[in-house]
Amino acid sequence: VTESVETGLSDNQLLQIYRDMVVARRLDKWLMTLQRAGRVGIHAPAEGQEAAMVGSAHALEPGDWVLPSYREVPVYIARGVPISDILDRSLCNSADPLKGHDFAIYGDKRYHVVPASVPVGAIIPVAVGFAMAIMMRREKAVVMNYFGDGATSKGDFHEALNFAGVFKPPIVFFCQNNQYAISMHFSRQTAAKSIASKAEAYGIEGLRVDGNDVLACYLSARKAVEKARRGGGPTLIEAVTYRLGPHTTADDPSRYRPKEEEEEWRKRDPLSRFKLFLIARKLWDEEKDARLHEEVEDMLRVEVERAEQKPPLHPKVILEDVYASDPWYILDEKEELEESLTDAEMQQ
Ligand SMILES: Cc1ncc(C[n+]2csc(CCOP(=O)(O)OP(=O)(O)O)c2C)c(N)n1
Repeated sequence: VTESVETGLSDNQLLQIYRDMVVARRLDKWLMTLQRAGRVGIHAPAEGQEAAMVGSAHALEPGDWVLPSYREVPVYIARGVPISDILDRSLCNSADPLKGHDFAIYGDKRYHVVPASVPVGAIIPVAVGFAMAIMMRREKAVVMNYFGDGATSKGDFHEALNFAGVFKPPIVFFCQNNQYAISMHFSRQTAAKSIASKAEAYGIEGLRVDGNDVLACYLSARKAVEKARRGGGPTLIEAVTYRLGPHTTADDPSRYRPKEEEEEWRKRDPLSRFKLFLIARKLWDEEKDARLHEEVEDMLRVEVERAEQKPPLHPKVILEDVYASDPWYILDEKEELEESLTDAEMQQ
């Protein structure tokens, strides 16, 4: 996207998108550090994929729904989820909105984010079902479903797209092709030239966009979201991008890909590219950029300190929120747990 492109976004909206990307990048670094320090269990970093996630999420209205995978922290930031909620979740402290359940996965009804499922691709048919319910209730919301290139090799992807092609619920399938499914390179994932081309077989529109260009991601997602809202049916978007970091904090990418490849993709860093666009539009300069990074870093440091001061989760919450009303064996386990805890632990 060149600086003369008509985005339909105001200057303030363009700057907000950039800010979200900077917050995402810096929060990602904090979460990696906190994991290395033993304070966060696991983190799936999004470095390099901020344009795909922030750009697409900005195409949604507050009433739309996100059905993510496990890497979508930048999407939550773009949805306006407070940083404190994301940190409370990652640190599993007493304010964790998911009470320690579903390790490393975020979700919250208030922000229209449905908790992800860790089995790869399992969220795709669920997202179609969710969109079917919206359609049957004649609501105006749209579902944005995120998954990776690896998920497209699962039966779930094909069944879900086939169903969506026939019934046309309001859904956008947003596939981030970050070139790897852990150590499996995209060239071994499929013999097809692209993921977008697979849409054709299901009678769905497929778009392939530069996933490191935030405006290309925003504009393609907006087009797909508007079409879905008009009753025009689903779209599959393939955002071609690159995971600059490890798959998760439990992975070492140097074992399966050359350093030079990462360096090549670093030259296409989505933050640097969007910064150049904003400078060309005369909305930004290096001094403002340095100030923004400093301000975001200070904000995150305060947020991390606050989150770390909160007490840990009470052990008994692990047995809460599993069933609407507790069956006998959960009641038994609750009783057993209470008996095994000291008074001090119960008071927590
Ligand atoms: C059904 C299933 N098989 C294997 C795994 C282990 N696993 C977790 S993430 C992942 C790779 C997924 O790659 P992709 O869909 O491209 O998404 P990315 O992690 O690159 O964002 C695998 C194999 C799993 N969680 N679920």
